[in-house]
Amino acid sequence: MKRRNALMALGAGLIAGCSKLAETGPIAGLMERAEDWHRTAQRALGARQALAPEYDRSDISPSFRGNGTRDPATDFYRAAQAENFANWTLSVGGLVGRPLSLSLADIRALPQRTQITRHDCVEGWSAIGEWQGPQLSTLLDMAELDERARYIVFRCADRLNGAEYYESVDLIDAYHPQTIIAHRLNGEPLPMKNGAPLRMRIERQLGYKHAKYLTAIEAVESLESVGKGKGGYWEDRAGYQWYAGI
Ligand SMILES: Nc1nc2c(c(=O)[nH]1)N[C@H]1C(S)=C(S)[C@@H](COP(=O)(O)O)O[C@H]1N2
Ligand SMILES: [Mo]
Repeated sequence: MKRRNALMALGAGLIAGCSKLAETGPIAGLMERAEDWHRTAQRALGARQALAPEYDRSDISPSFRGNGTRDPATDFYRAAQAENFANWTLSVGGLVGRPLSLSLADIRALPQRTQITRHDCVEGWSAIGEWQGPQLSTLLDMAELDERARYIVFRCADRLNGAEYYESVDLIDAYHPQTIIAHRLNGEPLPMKNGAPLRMRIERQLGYKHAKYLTAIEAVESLESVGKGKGGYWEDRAGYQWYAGI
C-alpha cells in the first residue's frame, strides 16, 4: 500500500460516516453538523501530520542522556557488539506483501533524513540531538504494507526487568515524515546507551515510544495479541498512555 493510499484510508476512516450522512441526510441541520464534523476530522488529521520543531546545531545537548535500558547486556547483544553489528538485521514483517530483512548497510543505503529534535521523557527531562536514518514510510512502501494493517509494532533486543521492550504506533505516526529509523546521533553511530545500532525516532511522541535496540518492525491489524495488549512495555505495566502525542 503506497503512502498516499494509507493516508487516504485513514482520512476516509475519519470522514466516511459524515460524507454518507451529508449525501443522504434530508435535514439541513444534520448536513451542517456533518460538515462541521468533517472539518473537525480534517483539522485533527492535519494536526497529527504537523512537524515537530527542528533546532540548530548550536542547540544540541552536550550529552544525550540514556534512559531505561542503557546496556542490553545479553549474550546476543554482546556478540553483535563484538562484530560491530555487522550481522544485525532489521526485519519488516506481519501484514506486508513482501517481508524484508535489512542489514545496517541496506539501511544506510536508503534515502536518509537528518533532523535535530527535542526528546521529552515523561520522567521530566529533555535533550536535543541530531538523528539520521531512513523514514519508516520508505520501509513500509518497500515491504508493500497490506490494506488490513492498522498499527506498526517495534520489537527490541533488550529485556527491561526481564520482559521484552516493545512499542507501537498508528499509521499516521508511522507515515509521519519525521518518523525515522535512526542509526546515527550527532553525526556518529548510535552509542549503546541510546539504542545502538538502530532505534526509532517518532518526533511527535513522548520518549517511551522511541524503541531502542530495534530488531523487528511488524504490521498488525490489532494490538490485542501483542505483549499484554496495551501496545507497549510501559502501557502494559504502568498505565502510560498508548497515544503519547506532543
Ligand atoms: N528498547 C528500549 N527502548 C526504549 C527504552 C528502553 O528501556 N528500552 N526506554 C524508553 C524511554 S522511557 C525513553 S525516555 C527513551 C530514552 O532514550 P535515550 O536512552 O536515547 O535517552 O527510550 C525509550 N525507548
Ligand atoms: Mo522516558
